[in-house]
Amino acid sequence: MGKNNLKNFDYHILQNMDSSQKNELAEEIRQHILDVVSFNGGHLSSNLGVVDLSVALCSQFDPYRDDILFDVGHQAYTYKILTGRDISTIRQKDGISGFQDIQESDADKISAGHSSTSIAIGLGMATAKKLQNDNSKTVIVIGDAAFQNGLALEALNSINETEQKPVIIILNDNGMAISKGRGYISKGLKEIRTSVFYQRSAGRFKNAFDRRGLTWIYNIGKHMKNALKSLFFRPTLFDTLNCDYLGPIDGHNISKVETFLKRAKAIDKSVIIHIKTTKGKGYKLAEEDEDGYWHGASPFEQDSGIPTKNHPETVSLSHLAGDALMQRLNEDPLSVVISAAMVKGAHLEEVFCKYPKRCFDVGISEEYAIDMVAGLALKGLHPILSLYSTFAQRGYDEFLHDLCRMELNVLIIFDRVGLVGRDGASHQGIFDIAMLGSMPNTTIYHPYDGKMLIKQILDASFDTGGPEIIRVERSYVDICEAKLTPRYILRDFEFLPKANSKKLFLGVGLLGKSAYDSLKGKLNCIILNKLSKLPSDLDEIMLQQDEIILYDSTSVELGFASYVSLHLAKLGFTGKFTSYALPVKFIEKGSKQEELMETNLDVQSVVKKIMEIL
Ligand SMILES: Cc1ncc(C[n+]2csc(CCOP(=O)(O)OP(=O)(O)O)c2C)c(N)n1
Repeated sequence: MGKNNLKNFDYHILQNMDSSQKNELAEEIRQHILDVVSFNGGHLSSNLGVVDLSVALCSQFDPYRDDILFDVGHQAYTYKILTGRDISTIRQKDGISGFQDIQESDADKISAGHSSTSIAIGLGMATAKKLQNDNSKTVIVIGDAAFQNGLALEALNSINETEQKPVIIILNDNGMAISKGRGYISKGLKEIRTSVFYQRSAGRFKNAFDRRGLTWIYNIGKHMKNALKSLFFRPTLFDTLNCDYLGPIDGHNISKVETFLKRAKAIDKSVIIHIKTTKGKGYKLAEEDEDGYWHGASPFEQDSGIPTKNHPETVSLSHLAGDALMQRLNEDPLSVVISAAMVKGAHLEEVFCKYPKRCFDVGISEEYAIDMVAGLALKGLHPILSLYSTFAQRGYDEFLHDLCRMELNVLIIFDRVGLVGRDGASHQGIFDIAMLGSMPNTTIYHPYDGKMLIKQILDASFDTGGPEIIRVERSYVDICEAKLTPRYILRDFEFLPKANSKKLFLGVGLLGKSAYDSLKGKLNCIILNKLSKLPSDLDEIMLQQDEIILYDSTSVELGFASYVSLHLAKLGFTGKFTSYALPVKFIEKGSKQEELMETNLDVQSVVKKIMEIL
């Protein structure tokens, strides 16, 4: 344990610390974050990168009075420590959230998790402050990848345009999204980081001239510099925005960052402070990582970096989906793959590496990705879009208006559907069926095991007259499931009848399959592979029952359960329909099993209840 109490820190102490004490504090915090994340897992490298910035922020602003917003909020661990929170329970059930969260502390002014919301929300706050004569400050910390998203750019376009108090935007530029940054804004930022004109901070010169009473020389020089700059360089994005730009500066130099924060506070106009940081600062393996391995880490051993919980006999469904996509591209020359900044999470590295011309990472741009896929399909290709279910929510209108309305044949892999565990409420993939269920021309598949998943990807027909969606749970399966036998057949559902029974169990997903295995022989049992356009032979079976019991732990009850209930009503089903599905609410973090138990949807409880009914 270091000198500082990092489990119950009082940020007021920062006021009395000199710069070397602050540096020492930052080092202690870095080690503490490493200790906690190596034990619990979590967003390691983003957090190590903003330790110094967070110390500077909490010494220059009042976290309770001012509004300090961290975009995505995954990098707020130091901020949480400095505002008195013990992060050793981070991402655990009932513990500290892995993101900023208004339920957790009055120092968290937003609940985050999805990227690029901070500038828009910050501008809204600043507009309210103008109307309310509130002089508190609004500070937004946003990473270079989140900064490139449409929502962030739309907000930036209005900066100082509406009546608002000034905001301070800190652009935390580490050149990385989860893996290496991409796109022209990323390239432009890199140019700024290395360009001579932006290298020297104007303030340093100004102070030197001021001290000698030669401010007028500085002013002439500054005008010449601007004239020269516009003669030789096209204006940068920052020049065209109606706000001041300061930087780029070393984001690991606490006193320097503080100096710039002070300067920004004094300007009566919105300001962007461009800081350069190293993602993973202080942990060599993370500093050197270009692939995003250390962005979100599972528990690991600090010296070697080796994961402490290794399960070589299992494989994630996302992994299997990545492998199947590789096979699809091998066999189908029309197939192309698109990802929105989740290449690593969706296990697409290998296919991106093998087919660089047929694979596109568009950065954190889900809406663009969906419409790009529309364009690819309109030209006759077989586009395959990989999106996390939770981030696909961004693209509701593009799905409906562009893909469904134009009846475009595209394949969309919805990764991380269902409960996802430690990331909690913002990341649960449980709302997609409710979203897609209302859209004409969609076909939704949900494989109940790894083999089915592979087969669905390989067999996607690109002829259904609309998007085909395959839902992929955040689950692990036996490694043997990675292999298909040549004659493996894809069916919409499996049916195991029980003689003389008039009760039917209907299961969805891996847990549905597990319940199906426990219940078979006790009542009629069906496990589904498809969740829309239910086939007519299934209708016939359902109409013969007195009671139908649905178990879907992967979506809210206004999703598939509502769909089945309505479908049965339309068919004229007169028996009883019971459903075990997730309540329409935000489900907080825990292990996946804890989340299931919290909602009474773990297999054991559901099977027990069904046995009671029987
Ligand atoms: C809408 C949305 N898409 C994708 C993600 C997943 N995600 C979380 S952090 C991150 C990278 C953020 O990079 P950057 O903004 O540069 O911040 P850094 O982690 O490098 O500090 C991504 C893609 C998300 N949280 N929200």
